[in-house]
Amino acid sequence: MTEPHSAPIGPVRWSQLSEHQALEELDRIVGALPGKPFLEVPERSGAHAWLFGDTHGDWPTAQRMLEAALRSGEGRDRAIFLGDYVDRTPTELPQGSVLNALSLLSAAATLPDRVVLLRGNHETQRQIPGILREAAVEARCLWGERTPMAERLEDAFGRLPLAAQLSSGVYLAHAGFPRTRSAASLPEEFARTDDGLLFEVVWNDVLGSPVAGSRGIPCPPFTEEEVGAFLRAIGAEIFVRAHDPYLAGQWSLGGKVLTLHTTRVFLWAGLWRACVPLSGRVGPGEVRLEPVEPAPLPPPSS
Ligand SMILES: [Mn+2]
Repeated sequence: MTEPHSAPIGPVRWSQLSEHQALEELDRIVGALPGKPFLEVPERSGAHAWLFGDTHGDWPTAQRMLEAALRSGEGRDRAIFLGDYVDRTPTELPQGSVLNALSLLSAAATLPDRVVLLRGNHETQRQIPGILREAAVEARCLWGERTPMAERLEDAFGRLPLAAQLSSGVYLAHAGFPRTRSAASLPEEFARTDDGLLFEVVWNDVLGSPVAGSRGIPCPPFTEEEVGAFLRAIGAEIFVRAHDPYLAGQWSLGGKVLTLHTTRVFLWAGLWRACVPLSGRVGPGEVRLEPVEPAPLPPPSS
């Protein structure tokens, strides 16, 4: 197996690679990704996790937030992205969603101790196809009509965790949680990933959201009682998610659920990040919720 490079490859560099070079780099990345459907994040005394919602091709903002997180906490903080890297590309950033995904994947593979990417519904399209497949069009635009890059990206997404739990009491996933539990522990539960679990974890909505019930998915939105029972069962206090621009930057279901979005695509919803401790016990009072400015656009390429 080829070892990953020591430093992440950024979006602009990705756009300059030949198809052969880009596929070779992606191979290195896939080999270095954890390949676990559920990730347990251990305590790290005095350090924090920076949490980001959907980035959807807004790579200037994603890269700026990532760099800030990597600089903070004396190099010990973690950056955790909650899914939806591809599709819904901002019009100002052609091929932005493929470049966003590749550069974040490169960071996760190179700095596994610092950078975590969870899967969103846009990263599970092989199992549950959605409407948008913009990343496939972008990949062909970058590397030719016959490039296998879109399929290879989906292979890479398949190596990312669907959910994570911080030992400080925070459950993290793109959208929801498994309501019907058949295993004693979450790692065992997620090891049997099927379509039902995927709908619950990367597609579901919070009861009361304006989009709840409108996505045509086969599970009802989750309630305050359900999320409370789930968090108690796993020994967590809060659930931080993404997926829903209408709830961006808002606490819901009695302060148990925080929803983030971090892309200029939904500028009207605001861009939000949160910061939580990786040690001690996290309640809503320990979560720092901050607005983020969209990063400046790169100069147009000639
Ligand atoms: Mn989503």
